Amino acid sequence: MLLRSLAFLIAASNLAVAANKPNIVLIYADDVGYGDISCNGATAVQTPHIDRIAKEGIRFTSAYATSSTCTPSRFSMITGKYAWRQKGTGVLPGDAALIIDTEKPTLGSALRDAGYRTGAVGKWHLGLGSDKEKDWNKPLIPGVNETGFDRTFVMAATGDRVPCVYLADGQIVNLDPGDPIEVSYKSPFPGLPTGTTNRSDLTMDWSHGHNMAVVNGVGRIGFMKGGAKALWKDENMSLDFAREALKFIHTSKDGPFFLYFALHSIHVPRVPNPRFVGKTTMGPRGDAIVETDWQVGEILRTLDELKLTDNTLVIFTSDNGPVLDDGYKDDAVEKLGGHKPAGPFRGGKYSLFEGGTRMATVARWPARIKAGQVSDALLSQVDFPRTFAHLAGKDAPAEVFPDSVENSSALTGESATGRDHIIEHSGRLAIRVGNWKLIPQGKGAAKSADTNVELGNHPNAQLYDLAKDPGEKVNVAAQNPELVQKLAAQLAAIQGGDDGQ
Ligand code: NG6
Ligand code: CA
Repeated sequence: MLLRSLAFLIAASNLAVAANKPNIVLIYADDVGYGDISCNGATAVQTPHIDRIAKEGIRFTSAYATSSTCTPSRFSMITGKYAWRQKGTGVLPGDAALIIDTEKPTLGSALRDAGYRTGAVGKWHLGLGSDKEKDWNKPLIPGVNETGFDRTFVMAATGDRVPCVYLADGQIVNLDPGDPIEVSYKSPFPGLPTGTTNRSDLTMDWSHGHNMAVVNGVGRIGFMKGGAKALWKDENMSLDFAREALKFIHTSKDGPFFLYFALHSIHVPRVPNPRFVGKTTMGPRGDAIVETDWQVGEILRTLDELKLTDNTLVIFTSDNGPVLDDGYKDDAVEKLGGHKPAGPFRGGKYSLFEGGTRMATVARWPARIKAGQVSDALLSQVDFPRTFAHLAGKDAPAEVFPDSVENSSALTGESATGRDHIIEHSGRLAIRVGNWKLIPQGKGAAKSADTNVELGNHPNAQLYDLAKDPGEKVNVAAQNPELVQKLAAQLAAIQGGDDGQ
């Protein structure tokens, strides 16, 4: 009798431990805007799988990426330190060296140290190896695995940057030693076509940049040579990444595991798989949103099949706001219709306005998150390291992850307020406290000439009341000089000695 109740107690406490240690799947989309998903109001495209996460979990209206471009957002999220505190964390070329200090804890290593199997699949864009000049035909170390991930399958940078190959655990996949790869961001390889010399042969023309190497008929940033068998097929990329993500979940199902699933969708070049082409009236950008949602659906289906749904925290969010023409003529502008990629917000990718960093964000964890919630709580992706470590039962010591806040009460919907401020970054910084947003005066261009995005720069300070004016249309700085000063002082204190670049 005693033995039996003891056995019961042990079984029960194991269950409790299991419930305390959720599997975590972070689905990180690329350039998806707040308004690009149907649970945030999109009607020209339907995202039933992303909407399912919201319906069975929580939808956030004030969740932020730290920056309005990819590399700094990812850097902050993985290191728990704002990218602008470290030089060299802007959008990286495809041949950059790793910019993460492998001696320091990361999002991945924090979970690995808490007993998780960790995996990274998809877009990396935080550099690889220790030198810019490197031999791509040898293992690239330090790479993603050295930043705390046990298994990795990634592209080095972006779909529009060479090299156009995948790397599994640091090595190029399907590389034929007889056909080695060379990469240059300086000069073309003699005799090879470029997006300028062979422009009329391209399957998708460029509008700005993207006129160097031609790979799979698409002009890229940077030059490359060789590796024919290793080159990715753009139209299969989402299938390739989904396959690898599912493989990681299947092989980790005894848990706990952490999967960082960094989609390439909907970044340029937008080349959705034929099965998604024509699913919207918006051309490749709209179809790539459907493809994004399909990848989310594959994760949810697999969790269901493996009966892991209940104790898996699934988060869907994005690295920066939306952009239409990001360098290719893919009809994103022409076929937009009434769709609002940034939803109610102003600006987009590259912008200090809310459209740059306020992200479509939903989370589900049936064992802990009550279904059907909508939360205005302030949440930043820089909080993920400390928050995930806490959920994994191994709080990070105070000195690591300097800008990260343990914010699990906001993530689960238990706190309606979350962190007390948000820092937004696009070259320079803005601050949100409560519903007040200050963009300090800034000399830069009001609009990007290439992408036509409103960048948020103005010679005067801008103050917005986001409760009344989420679209940042009415600058109330002149009427509230004390508030402007107070927010500027708070921003300066957070910025400290760092240069905000
Ligand atoms: C820009 C590219 C843009 C995109 C961006 C990075 C040009 C003209 N534009 O420099 O196409 O690749 O970098 O996007 O080259 S991000 O989402 O990875 O930050
Ligand atoms: Ca991006």
